[in-house]
Amino acid sequence: NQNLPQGLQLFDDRPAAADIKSEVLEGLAKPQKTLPAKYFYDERGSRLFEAITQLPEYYLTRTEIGLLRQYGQDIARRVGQGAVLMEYGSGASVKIRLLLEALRPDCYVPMDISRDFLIASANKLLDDYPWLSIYAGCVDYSQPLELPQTLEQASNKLGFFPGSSMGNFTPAEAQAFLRRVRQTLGDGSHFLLGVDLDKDSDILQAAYQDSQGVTAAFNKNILRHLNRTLRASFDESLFDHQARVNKSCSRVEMHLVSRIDQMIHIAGTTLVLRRGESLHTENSYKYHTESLNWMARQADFNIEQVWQDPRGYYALVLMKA
Ligand code: AVJ
Repeated sequence: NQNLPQGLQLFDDRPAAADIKSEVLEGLAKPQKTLPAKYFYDERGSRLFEAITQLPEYYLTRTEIGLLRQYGQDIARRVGQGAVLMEYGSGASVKIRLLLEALRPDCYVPMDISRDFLIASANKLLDDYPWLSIYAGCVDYSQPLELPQTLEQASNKLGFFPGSSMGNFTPAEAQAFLRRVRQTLGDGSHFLLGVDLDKDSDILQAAYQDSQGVTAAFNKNILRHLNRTLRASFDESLFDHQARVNKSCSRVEMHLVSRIDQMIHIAGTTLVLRRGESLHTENSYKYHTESLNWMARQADFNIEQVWQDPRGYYALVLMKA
């Protein structure tokens, strides 16, 4: 552990470089080539995502923040005192601040794959909330996770998974994730989940293909990240960003479409891409209240409350273990 400020501890369970390589190569070997969406989030990617949340077309963050402002006290009342607040995939966002202020937990456990971003955000929070103790985890939350004992033993946990990040999982992955969360949190704990709801295709399309091209830059950033971490030779100017609304699967897909026939070197192998062929970089599933109910039950959660904005665009779901 390097010099960490008072009030901040760190646990580390990041995937090894070898795992990243095999995961990426596996996706690229499929008929529809895919890249794992979690590799968007190096430091630059995290910043670009922050910029996305400010876009007029990207209603998700704004709507969720509105719901947290409106119902934060309600959430805090239901969760009660002495909570350990565990955030899956922490951002630098105002969301966690709203929840911290309403709940005043004993401990905040941000978990994120980007170590630098994690430490920088924790430092900012400690400046503003001197009463707070933070136990940050540098982890890939899509994998099974091993908590330090002090955290594992905490009885009143609140899991927080905002931002519609669960939408990046396939339904099967989301189910498995929810079951693991249920195990990690333990009986009597709560889980607060932010999900985007299915809606009109035009609204979804615009949210993922904005007019300023910020989402395009975010999508292409995955190539830069892989160039650095896997010594790949992607040239982002040879790809076009594309968002595709897939109605039958209730999801928005992001693709990087090759502008030419090209060959790419990556992790010691060669990848051939035809003109017009795409790398599928992200799924963003959109939920229905029925699918949420079903998913909660199969993971042995009870849905305690669902809050929605007036337009029904977005939902905050409070589950009890
Ligand atoms: C952070 C995964 C929830 O899917 O809406 C934003 C990421 N992708 N614009 C989402 C994202 C394109 C975002 N999540």
